[in-house]
Amino acid sequence: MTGDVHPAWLPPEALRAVGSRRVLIQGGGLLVDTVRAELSRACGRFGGTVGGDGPFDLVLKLSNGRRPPDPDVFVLSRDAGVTVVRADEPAGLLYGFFHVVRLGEAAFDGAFPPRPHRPAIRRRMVQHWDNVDVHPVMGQVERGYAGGSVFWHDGALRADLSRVTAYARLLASCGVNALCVNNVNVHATEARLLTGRLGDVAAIADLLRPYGIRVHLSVSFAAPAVDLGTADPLDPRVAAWWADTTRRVYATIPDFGGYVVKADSEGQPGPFADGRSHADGANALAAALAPHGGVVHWRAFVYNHRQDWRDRGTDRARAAHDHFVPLDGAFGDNVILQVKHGPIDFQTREPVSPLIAAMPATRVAVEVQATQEYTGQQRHVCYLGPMWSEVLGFAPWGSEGPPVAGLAAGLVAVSNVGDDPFWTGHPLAQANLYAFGRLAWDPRLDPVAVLDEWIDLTFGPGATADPRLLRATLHAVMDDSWRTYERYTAPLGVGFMVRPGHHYGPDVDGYEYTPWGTYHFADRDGVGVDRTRATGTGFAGQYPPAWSRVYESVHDCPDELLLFFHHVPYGHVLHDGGTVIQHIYDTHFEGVEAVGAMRDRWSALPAGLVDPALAARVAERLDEQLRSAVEWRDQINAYFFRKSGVRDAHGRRIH
Ligand code: GCV
Repeated sequence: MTGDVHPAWLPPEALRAVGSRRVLIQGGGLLVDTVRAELSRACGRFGGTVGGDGPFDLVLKLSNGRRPPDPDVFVLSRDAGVTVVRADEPAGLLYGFFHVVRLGEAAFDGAFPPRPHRPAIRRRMVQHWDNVDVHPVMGQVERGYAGGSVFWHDGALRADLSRVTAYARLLASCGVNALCVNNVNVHATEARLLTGRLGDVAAIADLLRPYGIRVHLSVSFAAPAVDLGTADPLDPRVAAWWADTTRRVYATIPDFGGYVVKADSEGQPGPFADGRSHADGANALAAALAPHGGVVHWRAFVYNHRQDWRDRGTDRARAAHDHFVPLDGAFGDNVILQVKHGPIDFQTREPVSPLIAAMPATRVAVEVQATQEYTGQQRHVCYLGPMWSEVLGFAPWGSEGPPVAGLAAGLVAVSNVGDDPFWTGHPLAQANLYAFGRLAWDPRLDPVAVLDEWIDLTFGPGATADPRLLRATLHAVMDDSWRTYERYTAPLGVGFMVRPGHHYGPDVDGYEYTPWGTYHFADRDGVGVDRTRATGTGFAGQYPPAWSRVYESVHDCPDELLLFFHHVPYGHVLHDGGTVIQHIYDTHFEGVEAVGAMRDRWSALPAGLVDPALAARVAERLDEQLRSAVEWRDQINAYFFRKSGVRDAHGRRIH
């Protein structure tokens, strides 16, 4: 730890390789100054030099040549003992610099021909569900598991924003270039950020700007109604209100990124109130942003959260596709439809949302949840890189078409960061934020290799006496942790089964008779949701034929999604030859064993190998993970034993 804040993946040691070199930086401007300051600091510490007459080991060059299609591109080469980063735009130089940091000594080894590096996804954004005021139920950060907000405290902008600079540096180093500073659920205080407290947003923007990060703001669709008594997007007075307000925003923050809007969703106001469509709504804000180069992230999380659980015809999974596909082509160019990666809500396992592939004439951003609302709330180790990698690699048309990563104009993560000294509550959850940025830049990266990068930077030589042992331990604990979490929680893609409200821990029927549309339909004979076209809700038909056919068939449907798409008897035989009920028992026993092994592995690390505070925090959380996994196992197994009456084939104790 430096001071009272953990340096995450940028401890001083991580810059040793660049800091011990003779460096030349050519070019000027804010971002180049950032690179210069980074290198001066690192060279001051590790004996390198910046500037002078040469010869040089590392040259960073802003060529100011033709304007490239993507300002983030850099070209890296090494020849005759000189490593060269060349970029046409300052952002490229910044990313090139951090790439060299990531490579470490390997950046100064041998020779390699010039290779362009460009991000696969243009806008790589974290969105904070931070409230300005402490919300009576949700607290300072909605679904936040890492303490308070790094921006806001008890109704005000924090007086000390030094952590924001450290945060911006971490984000830039893994490629994030956009950030939204407040919750998509916009309460009264947050609404005033737009109308009366732009200075607060500008103060944050000032700290993010040197790291190439543009600030975005969640706004209430109903904001004009405070002055006008209406927010009807087709009312010219409303259009003028958005235009004036947005002009003021840009007068205060010239590089403002744009608005994020949750409309007609879980009680937030939206265009339906005036009988208008979501295209009408989004376009009203987009028109105000367009002259300034801003975008609106319009969320597609629109569903009936007041459904009658008896109503088997309504399927929440269908809702986003049903609402938005008819509007394809009707959105302005600067509208980005922000779609959750799955059709329900950030469950441990969901199919990829069919909406992502169904809007060819609309720009789409995919939203993932780094904050672990449904994946262990940063008390459980759950490395999400493998999940996101599967989502980004999913090809909706099969081999005939591009993967999700090729369709997405943006990738958005709900942030998992707070004012906790380790940033993320669980220190190992830092890896999720890092992996988000890296996979947004290059979705083809192997998530285990990304974890390796994170381990090298965070715990490289200097940070630990035995990097090899630590690396092996971290891989053992983290590589498969998402699948382990899946094993001891809701089975076979059925989802939820969490305690309503806070969403931590098991409650199998907790949501079964509620209005939220998240049901599993377990009875004495079977479990799962029939979403087929033939006999169910028809959701499977929202996919292009390649997947629609697979999901429709109870035989072809991948096991891990079986109960998402089908209601099957407990004796249904899975692809591995076992029955559904036995699979439930087996995976729940295995999941708990795996967590026990993770805990043992961590506790076997010799004392002093990592920062004792970090070691203790991880150990304490692994204890809780084991306790919770046992609870999940016993409640799920007991529930299904009592429903089905089928005994465990291995005679284990089920309660
Ligand atoms: C910000 C889930 C969460 C809510 C969240 C919502 C959303 O339902 O439980 O806390 O609200 O998703 O994504 O808007």
